[in-house]
Amino acid sequence: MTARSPLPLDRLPHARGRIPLLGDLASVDRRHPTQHEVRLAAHLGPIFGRKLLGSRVIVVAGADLAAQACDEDGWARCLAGPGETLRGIVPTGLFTVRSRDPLWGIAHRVLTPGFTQAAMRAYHEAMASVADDLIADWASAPEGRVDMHEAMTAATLEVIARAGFGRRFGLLGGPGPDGDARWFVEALARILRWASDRTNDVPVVGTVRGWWQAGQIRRDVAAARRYVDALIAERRAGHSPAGSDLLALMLDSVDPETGKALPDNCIADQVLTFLVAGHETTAALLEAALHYLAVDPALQQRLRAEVLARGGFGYDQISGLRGIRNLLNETLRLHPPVPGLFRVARTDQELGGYRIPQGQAVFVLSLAAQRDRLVWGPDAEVFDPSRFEAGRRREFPDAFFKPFGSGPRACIGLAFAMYEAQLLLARILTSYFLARPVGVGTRDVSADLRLYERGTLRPEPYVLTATTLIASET
Ligand code: MNH
Repeated sequence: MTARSPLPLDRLPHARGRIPLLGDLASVDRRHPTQHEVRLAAHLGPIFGRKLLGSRVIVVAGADLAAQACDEDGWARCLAGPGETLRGIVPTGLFTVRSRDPLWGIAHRVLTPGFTQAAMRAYHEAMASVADDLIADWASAPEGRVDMHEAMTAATLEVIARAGFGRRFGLLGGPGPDGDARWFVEALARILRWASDRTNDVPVVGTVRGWWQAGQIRRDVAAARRYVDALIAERRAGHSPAGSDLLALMLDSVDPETGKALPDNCIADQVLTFLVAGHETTAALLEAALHYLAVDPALQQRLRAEVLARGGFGYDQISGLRGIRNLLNETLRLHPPVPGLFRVARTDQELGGYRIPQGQAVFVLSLAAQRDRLVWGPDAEVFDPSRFEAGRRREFPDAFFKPFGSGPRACIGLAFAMYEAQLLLARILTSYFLARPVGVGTRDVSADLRLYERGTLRPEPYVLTATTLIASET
């Protein structure tokens, strides 16, 4: 606490070139908004203001202040940006529904058992079948060249479809018994893209584009809902094998607190939510982790040896892979697929010497806070998975690390994403040697990982070569 009384918000530092009415429009990077804000933070400091056409955004970039804004007594999670747009499409999805809506609590309690370690054990076979298909498909890739963006998109969508809903989308391993759901996946992608474009667009262009796209998006939403409604109806009719998956949980269990079951339209919202929230983020994590493996053959060999030493690919072997876990955590620290969290002040707050009135939202920029030298040390920008080794976490007790969010609205899918990523990486590492195609430089590996932003922060599509390992190499 400073002795000075807190300053009003209009005293916040801001970028140069602010103009009346339009605000900071000139200094906004619409394609890389959060990466641009990290650069602004380097000279504006741990908290600064952005003004865009009359709306104010307060960016919190310092680790200390980020931690304060994640305190649940003074602050709460709120939804803004593309998430708010998606609320119009999936009003009762876990991610989009308001905390005060009773459906959030009901859905959260009904679904919690579906994301425990015991549940991961039950999903293992379905997830492993995706790894099988991926490994098999790569064997016939021309010159071993694999587009990682395409591969991870397909793998993460298949994992959630097979483990969550007992469906095959036919994106890997050829079309399955459920036919080809590619059109459904493409409709979902268009909806997401539209939601994110709307947030980043300048008003006039945005309005024209939005109007242009509206018809297509309406058709996509209707078609996606029909697909999910059919999925639910089929399961209800007993036409699909009723396993203990997320769909079974939602159809067959009631909220332990209220005794209520989830209404069908709410179940459909959750199915759509898991498909969307569960795949982009996990694919982004896997793509960045694969990049770091491909540029560091020694790290790759160490982690491969760790998997092989376990002597198998069952649930118990995979879940104990510390080295891969550390790699994933360090990837999430430097490249959080969700680059920031919106938080709203429950009561009047003071943050970094500024008065934040009740109801004011701030954007906690995890992407900056997770690289803050003051808490992560002078080498905070360096990729070093050993930071996450058991004994070493003590070295930075205050280090801000919240890639899965904070509080009751934090990610419900954490264990799912981590187990899935560990399993896929373990299988890939012990089947293939990964490298960058000849001709791609290796001098500045972090600069080579370019990230685009469309709601999530995700590596731009890139290619690796996957060379089959012969027994003597493993
Ligand atoms: Mn996920 C919320 C990150 C994988 C389902 N997720 C969040 C939040 C973050 C997040 C951050 C909180 C956002 C906020 O505060 O506004 N999620 C991730 C990351 C990965 C991820 C980095 C992978 C890596 N998420 C998954 C997977 C699923 C999933 C996999 C489902 C299978 N996530 C959710 C849902 C929510 C959420 C549902 C909303 C939870 C709630 O509000 O109750």
